[in-house]
Amino acid sequence: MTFPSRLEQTAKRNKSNIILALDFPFEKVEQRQKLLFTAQKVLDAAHPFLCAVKINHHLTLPLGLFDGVQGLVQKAHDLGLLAVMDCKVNDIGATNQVIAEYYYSAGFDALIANPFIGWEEGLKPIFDVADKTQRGVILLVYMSHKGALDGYGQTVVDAETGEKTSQYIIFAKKALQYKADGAIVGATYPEKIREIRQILEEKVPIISPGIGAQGGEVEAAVKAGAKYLIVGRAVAQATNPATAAKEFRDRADQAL
Ligand code: BMP
Repeated sequence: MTFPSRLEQTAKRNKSNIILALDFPFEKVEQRQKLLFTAQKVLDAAHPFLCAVKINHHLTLPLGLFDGVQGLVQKAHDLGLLAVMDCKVNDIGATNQVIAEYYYSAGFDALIANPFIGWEEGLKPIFDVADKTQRGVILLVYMSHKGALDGYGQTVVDAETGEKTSQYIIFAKKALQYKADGAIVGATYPEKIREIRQILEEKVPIISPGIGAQGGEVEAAVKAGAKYLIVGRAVAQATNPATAAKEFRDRADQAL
């Protein structure tokens, strides 16, 4: 089964389209094991209101992939959730292939990659590994931060049509062409979600980070066409992660 089908099935079963970013502040290196316990605690509390977790450098750097993070991926699976690696792969193909092999070997169901690297000797080796191992590749299409405008938002000339367009429009079309398993579009830009959704239709699900801490609103993102919402600090670092996760889940549910 493909990653989008598995994610959809999990979201239906768990009645949630919330992906929790397990992000925590910097911890003193000598005390980094604390992060593992904190992540486990948050996961235990919030899992009934999630469809997946997303892990970033916040945990892979201090805990290591196979000695720390792999256990969390296993725990997410045991709790009925999928696990996404947010490594934003951005290198030459030969390197990307090795990166993908390691993350998928650790059990991740999908990883995030940067389409700026292009297809040949860039993204293609990642998609090849993903196909072989039945995992997913999610592409960044328009990021959630202000500076996204400088790269994803720049005006470019479309090599195929010769016409001026926006970089993110090209990336949305590429996501379709490459059969990406998801497209990241910042919840902070609902108008971009709407525009990109018209290109992707139902074929590539939009996954939106930027809810909560970055100011994105659940309702606006969902109404514009986001299928899944990524929430990090507003849940992972909340006094009560379960209550916070439930609140986001309920709001998303109502907006759908
Ligand atoms: P938070 O809800 O705490 O802002 O966390 C959002 C998470 O999603 C972070 O892990 C961040 O690196 C990631 N992210 C993002 O915020 N915007 C993007 O465009 C792409 C991301 O992966």
